[in-house]
Amino acid sequence: MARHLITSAIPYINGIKHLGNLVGSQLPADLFARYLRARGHEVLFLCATDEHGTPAELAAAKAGQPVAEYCREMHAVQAEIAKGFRLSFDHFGRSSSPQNHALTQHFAGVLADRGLIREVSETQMYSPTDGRYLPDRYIEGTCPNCGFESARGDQCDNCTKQLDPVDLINPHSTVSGATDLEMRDTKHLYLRQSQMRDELQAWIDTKTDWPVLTTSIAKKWLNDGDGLQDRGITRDLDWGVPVKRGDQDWPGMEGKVFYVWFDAPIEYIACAQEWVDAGKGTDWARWWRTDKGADDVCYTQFMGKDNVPFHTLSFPVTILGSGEPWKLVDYIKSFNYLNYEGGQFSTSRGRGVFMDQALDILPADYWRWWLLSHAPESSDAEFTWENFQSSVNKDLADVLGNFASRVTKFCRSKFGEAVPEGGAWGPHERQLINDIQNGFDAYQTLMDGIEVRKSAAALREMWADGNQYLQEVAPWTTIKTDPEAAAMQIRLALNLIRFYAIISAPFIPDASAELLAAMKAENAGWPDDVESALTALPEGHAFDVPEVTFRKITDAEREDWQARFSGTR
Ligand code: B3M
Ligand code: ZN
Repeated sequence: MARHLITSAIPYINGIKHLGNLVGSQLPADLFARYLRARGHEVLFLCATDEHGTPAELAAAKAGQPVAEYCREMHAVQAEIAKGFRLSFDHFGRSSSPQNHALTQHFAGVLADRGLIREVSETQMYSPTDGRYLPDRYIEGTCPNCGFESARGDQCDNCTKQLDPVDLINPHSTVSGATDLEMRDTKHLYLRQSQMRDELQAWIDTKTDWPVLTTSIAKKWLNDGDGLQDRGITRDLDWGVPVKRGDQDWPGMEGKVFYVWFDAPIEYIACAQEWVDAGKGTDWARWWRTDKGADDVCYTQFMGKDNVPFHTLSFPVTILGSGEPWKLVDYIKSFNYLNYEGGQFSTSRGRGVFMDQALDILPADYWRWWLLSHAPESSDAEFTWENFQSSVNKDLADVLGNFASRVTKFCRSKFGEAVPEGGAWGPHERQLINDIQNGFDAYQTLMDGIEVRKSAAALREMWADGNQYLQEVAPWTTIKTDPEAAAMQIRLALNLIRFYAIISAPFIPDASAELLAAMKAENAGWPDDVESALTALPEGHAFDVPEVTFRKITDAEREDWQARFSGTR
């Protein structure tokens, strides 16, 4: 058994995330964590809220709250919604934690000692209209790289290039729209990323098994010539990690904080410390320090494609540059975007379905299934209500749900609420077991490789095999001429319900638990081989007919939701 560290990109604190955010990091990370735990591996699955930066400050101001209080409340809100989606974090931390403050200041100190931080006097955009220095995200303009007109000061959403606000053509303030921005002198710290270029290149070159989406973005910025420019890691803001050199003051840096993208990935480590300090774990170092056992750990990160440069370049510079034995990521799983009904999800325009709204209208499993089975892996994907309705109704209600309800109800009426006795497997059963064994082998290989969509398809295929078997052997007909054979068919089908429940749990944990409870098989472990799994429920084993596991979405509901989530939250 192996040890797996899994982190999901940490969501910004300012507001509830939409389904596109969810499927791009937290949800597939949860799928992988649940799968590995089920297979008996030791897993530490961490996530947190990303609480610094201007978005947090401005959202708090808008809510009329002190920023610390706003973050505390929003963290609780996001934690509750994560629970609602059954995201099985071992800890859901906060980048504003004291642990992250200390660790961020530690890294800055070590990097400075090793000559990887330089002080730069620079000019910065000041907005007289707004009465403040404008942080990167509150300046927009035209991308110098691709010409996209709404590029933000820190990054272009169109071509993913990391930017500095002064690079933008025709910059303006997104707070007020003001264009009378002026440059003022100020001093900042820069991370000398360019010094680490060769080391990063050598590291990325070893990652031949990474998804192309991940390596292509990393290599693009490494080989772009100006891709690995030194990067400002401090900001003129009140809210954030105060700039210190370890625990020492940093002359000239008074009143400044670290840039949110400097401290956010460090929270992956601090979160493990929070996990220990919260009494949930005993040893964070064996997950994060290669001198303390983390050499054995397999570390996988999940994120949307826009986060890839920060995880393949900036954060590794922090880790490698420190010269300390910190664990580096082993595998980065990145995702394209999920679009919404012919356009984009938009937080600012309230377009699309947000996590809290989704849970208000349907249970988590419906969403988990659709999102994971349509994960934007090889290209962008699109959510449409039609597709959602038809996938849920077909896969979950008609195939899996119907199988469970039909089999258990038939058994109750003909044999009673216990696994029936008699009969022996014949060619149909051998064929089914063979098919499902092949499907199961494929499923496990795909899950091991984090092929999310293909895993869902393999699982769906196994559900369909059971339905097809039932259709072929038709126990409701068999029983009229050969009750023993019908009993055997139903016994196999009841065992299939249990088998499905176990192997589907990473996708649809609630329905799986419900089915396992109905089969009175709560403590069922991951199957070794299909044949023995399909005899696990012995003759005479009592069960209950499950409640309706999945209901269908009606046309009226679909139309109602379509109208309700078309814009303006
Ligand atoms: N909060 C951006 C995002 O949620 C950012 C990720 C940080 S990961 C260290 O997409
Ligand atoms: Zn661009």
